[in-house]
Amino acid sequence: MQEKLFNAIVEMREDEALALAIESLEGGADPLKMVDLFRKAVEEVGNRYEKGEYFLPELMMTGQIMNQLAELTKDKIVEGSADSGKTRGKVMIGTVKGDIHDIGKNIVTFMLDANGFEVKDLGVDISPEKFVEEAKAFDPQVVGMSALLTLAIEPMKETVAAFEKAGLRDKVKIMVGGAPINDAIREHAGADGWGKDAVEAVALAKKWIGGA
Ligand code: B1M
Repeated sequence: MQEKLFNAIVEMREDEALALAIESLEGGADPLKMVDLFRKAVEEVGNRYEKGEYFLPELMMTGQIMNQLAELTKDKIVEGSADSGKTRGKVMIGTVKGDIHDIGKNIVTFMLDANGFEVKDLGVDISPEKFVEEAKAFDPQVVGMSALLTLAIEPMKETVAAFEKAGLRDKVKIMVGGAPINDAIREHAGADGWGKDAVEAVALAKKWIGGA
């Protein structure tokens, strides 16, 4: 079943992928393991793109399929989580300016949600000004920025600078993440922490805001 689902995603058979995911979840498959399988399938699509076997339309299609699969899985994770419905604290998240990748950000968002955080997802291509404006209204304890493009690293740094300029830097912890991010980039951007994956992102938010 897992292999069939993996192949259906990688080969863009949308209806089959959704049907198999529903069947797996209803059959009791661990939704966290399913998320891992989705991530691996997207990685395989990325490999095929790098080898010139797939092009942009395939990447776009994968994005569409992934977001539907994430939505299905999210409900199961939230349902099964002892922490859902708790309010541990507020996290605001977005993909930074110039970058429209959102599959990973959406996974991080729903994992935070499932772990009892109130999450405001700003979406993609979010300017530093928009991050600051939204933070003033939402008053989060943690601000998360996601980026997949190396070109989006400078906008991360600019966003941290915008929080400083607005006098809000001491009020929020800033977390960054996405495939090109590592500790050197976190430091360059001036963020407080970085997450390799959604599990690390949740652990960091718990450490900062509190709660086991
Ligand atoms: Co694009 N793309 N893409 N793409 N794309 C990459 C990233 C790329 C590596 C492909 C390649 O060339 N090999 C490359 C970037 C190269 C670079 O900058 N170094 C690239 C490029 C170049 C582009 C375009 C420029 C292509 C073009 O137009 N010529 C263009 C850019 C558009 C833009 O953003 N302005 C583009 C467009 C797209 C699509 C829109 C078609 C599509 C995105 C669909 C969508 O997101 N809705 C797409 C896709 C699908 C990819 C790949 C194949 C997959 C990315 C992905 O979703 N991974 C990617 C190649 C690859 O990764 N092999 C590629 C799965 C996801 C679960 O992982 O996002 O890393 P990830 O998230 C993880 C962790 O990183 C972490 O947790 C997540 C879950 O474990 N994490 C956080 C993420 N955010 C976090 C935040 C946190 C903490 C952890 O705290 C806040």
